[in-house]
Amino acid sequence: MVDPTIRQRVEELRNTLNEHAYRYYVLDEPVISDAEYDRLYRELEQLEKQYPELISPDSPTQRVGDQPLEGFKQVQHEIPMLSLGNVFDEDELRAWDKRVRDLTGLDVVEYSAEPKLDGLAVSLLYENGRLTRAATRGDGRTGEDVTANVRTIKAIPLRLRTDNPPARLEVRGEVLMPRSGFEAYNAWAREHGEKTFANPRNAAAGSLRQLDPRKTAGRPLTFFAYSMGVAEGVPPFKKHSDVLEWFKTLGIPVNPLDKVVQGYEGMRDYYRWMQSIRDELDYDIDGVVFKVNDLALQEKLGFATKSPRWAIAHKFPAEEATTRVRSIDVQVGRTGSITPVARLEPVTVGGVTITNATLHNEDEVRRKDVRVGDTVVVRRAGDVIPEVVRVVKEKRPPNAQPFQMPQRCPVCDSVLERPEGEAVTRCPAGLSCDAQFKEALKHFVSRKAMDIEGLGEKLIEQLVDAGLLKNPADIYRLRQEQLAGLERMGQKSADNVLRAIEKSKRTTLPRFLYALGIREVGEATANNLAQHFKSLETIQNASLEELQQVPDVGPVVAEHIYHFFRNPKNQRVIEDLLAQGIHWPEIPDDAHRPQPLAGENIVLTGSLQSMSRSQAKAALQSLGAKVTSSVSKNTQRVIAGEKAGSKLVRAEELGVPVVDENWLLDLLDQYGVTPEG
Ligand code: 9MJ
Repeated sequence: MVDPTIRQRVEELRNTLNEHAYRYYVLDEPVISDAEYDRLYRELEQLEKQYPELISPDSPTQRVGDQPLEGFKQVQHEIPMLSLGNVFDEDELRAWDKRVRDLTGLDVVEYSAEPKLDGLAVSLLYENGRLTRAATRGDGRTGEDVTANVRTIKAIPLRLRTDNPPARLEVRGEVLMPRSGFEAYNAWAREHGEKTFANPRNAAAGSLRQLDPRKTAGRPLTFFAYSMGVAEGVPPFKKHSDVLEWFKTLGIPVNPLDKVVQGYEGMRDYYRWMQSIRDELDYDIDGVVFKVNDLALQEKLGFATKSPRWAIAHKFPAEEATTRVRSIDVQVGRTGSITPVARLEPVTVGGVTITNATLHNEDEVRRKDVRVGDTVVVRRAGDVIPEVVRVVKEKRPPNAQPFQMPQRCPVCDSVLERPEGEAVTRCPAGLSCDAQFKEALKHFVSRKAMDIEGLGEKLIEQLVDAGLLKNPADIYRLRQEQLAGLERMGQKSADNVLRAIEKSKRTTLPRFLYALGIREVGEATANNLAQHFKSLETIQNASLEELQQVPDVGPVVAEHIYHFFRNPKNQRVIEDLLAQGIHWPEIPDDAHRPQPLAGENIVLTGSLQSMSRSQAKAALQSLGAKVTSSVSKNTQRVIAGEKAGSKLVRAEELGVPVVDENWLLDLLDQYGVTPEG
């Protein structure tokens, strides 16, 4: 007989661990550290090892079994898991709402609005509060028994958080792999020679269909519930949104972005909002789902052949499409990198027409074996450059020739180089290659560099082609009549450009450093260099060792910086630029600056009116704050500008204080900080 105090301690540890899992996965408000959780977990593990008779299958320690499965048993769904009908634009959505209104006789229908999670649909059966079976959706009628794998997903409770569980409750939802987990998993898999996954959805599906649950346990899967199937001994609910709230109290995670909206306008706004924050989420969504919120109305509307009449998925425009490769060209980048680009027959992807897609580098073209004439799948997601995903080999025309990397630069005819061990082919000509020179100038004038408004790409190309710009300092020698003589350039625009050029002479050291276009020196590194060395001269004279003292500067970046400043041509250009009157205020020694924000983690979201985000970041850092990109329990404050999205929602959910731009301006005023950078 086990001592009752031990029995009690074991039960107490299980309850505590479950309560912390609930706080973490459902409320997203953990109150203990991971280390503290691990300590409690190990104590439970130790007691269970000592008293094996106390082990129960729903103990938090019992998620992973030790036997691989032979195969997956089939599961018949008692209530079929139907798929959803789709609409693809706002007109179709309006028509769908009209039909619902006609069928129900209502003027305005209330809907539950939910992100459409792009994972794998599963059914979880809880009997008397215990998770007894988990199954995939399969064809909707028959799925596969994946209980052993699903038990390893920590977001899914093994027992419901209630003393009075329903006799039988089937929770339906989506198993997902977060994007961050997907990247990390693929990185690990590449390193260990294991199979990588093409996208988080495949990764989630592959992980659930893994015969060894110990392997599934190592995959970063998570879960959100979105509907109820079998329900016996369940309280009577009037609204779908009430069911979701109830799920949360039971310890079942529900997506935090789910909302109740009114009518077509409510749905339309929700769709637009989701589309705007989609890229910020840590998981893939492929649209939104709307459900009639009133459960009695759902019943009344019933089902069509394949899907419920009370729900609809409004899909985002497809991010992949198929088209044909007309030719493969190479492009010369700012630092001489040669990028093969597929010229395509125009095709709409992600809502826009594309005619080019990157092929990244020589190895990528070879790996994907993309040839002129091929039919290819192209992808355009968010703001990223469209890329060729793969070739539809069945459609390859006979005689299609493999791609050959050219031997010479298409712009300056220099012999191309590809250093041993590197993936990138380069034109070694530097700024004497017109392509690189033009790119360097575009970078020089860009917003985060010298910020010369009106001196755009087309104009730079014209000026270089006309022989008016031979080095960046020539920008400061341009005359009104030279500009006004160019195509599509009147007197007035010429004056505007000249005024912007003049204005850009007053800049900051970080901007100037960034504008120089030193390899691997982005905005952040330029800032760090300036803060560390305080003057251009000290940076120019810094040794390799000294350069490596700067945050984020390793041996490779240090080499690039060191050599850049020792190149006589670069030295002349810098001298010339300074002679043209480019100047910046001295960098104050901030050793004595008060640090009122020391120890604060601050997140910026939305757009600020009075300064750029990078300026705000630098100003906050100068007052001691750490500026981070995502809102968590460790965030002390969120500064929300206009059109703030999911980060604001998250801050509100976590109860993190939210302040506006005026708060920041007042603070900077108080401490005499002027936004720079
Ligand atoms: C997804 N995939 O996110 C449903 N779904 O409801 C949401 N799927 C669904 N709901 C009933 N949020 C059938 C499918």
